[in-house]
Amino acid sequence: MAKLQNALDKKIPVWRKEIRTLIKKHGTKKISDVTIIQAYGGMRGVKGMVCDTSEVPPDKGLMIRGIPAGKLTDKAPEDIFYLLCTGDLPNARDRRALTEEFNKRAKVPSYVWKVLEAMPKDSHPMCMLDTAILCMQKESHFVKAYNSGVSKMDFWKPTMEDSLDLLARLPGIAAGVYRMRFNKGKRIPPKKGLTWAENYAHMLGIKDKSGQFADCMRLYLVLHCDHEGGNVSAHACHLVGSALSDPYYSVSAGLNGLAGPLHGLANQECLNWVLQLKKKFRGVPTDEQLTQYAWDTLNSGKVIPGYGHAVLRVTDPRFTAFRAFGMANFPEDPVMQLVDKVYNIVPGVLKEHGKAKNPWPNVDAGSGALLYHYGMKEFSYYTVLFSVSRAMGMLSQMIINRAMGSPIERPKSVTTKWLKKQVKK
Ligand code: CMX
Repeated sequence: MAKLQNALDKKIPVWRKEIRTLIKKHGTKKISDVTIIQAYGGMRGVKGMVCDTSEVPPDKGLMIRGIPAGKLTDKAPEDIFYLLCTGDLPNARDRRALTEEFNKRAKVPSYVWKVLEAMPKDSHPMCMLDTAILCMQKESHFVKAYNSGVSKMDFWKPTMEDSLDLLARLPGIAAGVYRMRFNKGKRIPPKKGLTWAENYAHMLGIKDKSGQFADCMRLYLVLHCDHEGGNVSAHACHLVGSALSDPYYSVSAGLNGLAGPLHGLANQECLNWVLQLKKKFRGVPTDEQLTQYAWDTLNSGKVIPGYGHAVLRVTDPRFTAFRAFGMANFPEDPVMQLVDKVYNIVPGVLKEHGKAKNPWPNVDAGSGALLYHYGMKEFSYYTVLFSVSRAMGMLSQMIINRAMGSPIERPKSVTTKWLKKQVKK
């Protein structure tokens, strides 16, 4: 992929020099202390890894290469992947080249469909997606290059080839999973001349005369792309990739993490919560009814899905962008109205409850309502959409990590006995 590779060819030596100098001059300076609470508490807030594709300041939310997510809502996923990889938005020619590259590589190997067809009919769509990715591992350019002795300095090049292949095929696989799993009829082949997001929307086969659903998909794929390096999916992908496992193994591992209800599966859980609420009160409930419903969830020991975050301490700008899209296009939709009402009530309840450090909505609180509006009602599928987008972040991080020669990840664990001795000292 000449254009993206050329851009990276120019950037990588500069980044390598920058990092070498930083380590040489300041390598022994401290950036974090670790407390016992953090060691037992999921390493929350421990600064121990580097990710340059994006960052999440707690008071601002996602910034991709320094640009706030809210300022990227008119972009295409191709812009975002190029930005994640290189640090720059592409010009129109480079964006088109990336679309063409995705279209050229979009054919899904036929054995993938055979594997998926052999799976139990009630398999979770995320399990089907991850299985499809894993079974393509034999296609890896990275493995071939590694086995033929490619220099460590060039590891990023076959990693980039794998990334483009995988990204190109993901919409077709994900759309195929949707049609197969939910009995929607034959698979729809990709159409020439469409962008990555447009093709995904087209292959899903959702009726879309106005083109609004395709635009919703574009926004969906832009906003879920990356969320710095420490979240479960990015970190799992990075950890597995740090052993020089190829992108198929690594992305599949990352997405297995995204499939958990505390992470990407929360969008399915959240819409479910909202729909149960609608069912219980036969429509939009009163403030008092909604408050009681939220308390009932908390009192039964469950979390309110779509709310809270490990890093964020404000309303997620991605939620704001989805809410704005819904309010601009279908403000009268009862599910959208419910999402809005939940947003007005739940933060107050969570504040009063006093446990969650962040009472505000995250990305998963509103995204499902958009899909539901356009007729995609199978909410167990929603995390697959999230995955197609998040693969861009995981793969761009991987290309860069390979280019920077990131070593195998191996933090030190300690025993409770050791900690007890430590506190006695
Ligand atoms: N509802 C009820 N309780 C919540 C809560 C919520 N939405 N968010 C946090 N809490 C609770 C935690 O469960 C924890 O309780 P315990 O002390 O009993 O274990 C306490 O508040 C403190 O948690 P925290 O430090 O505020 O949050 P964490 O960093 O531990 O967890 C997250 C972050 C996202 C897992 C949590 O907020 C949560 O479970 N939210 C609901 C699920 C969700 O929306 N996940 C999607 C996140 C975005 C994504 O990755 O896609």
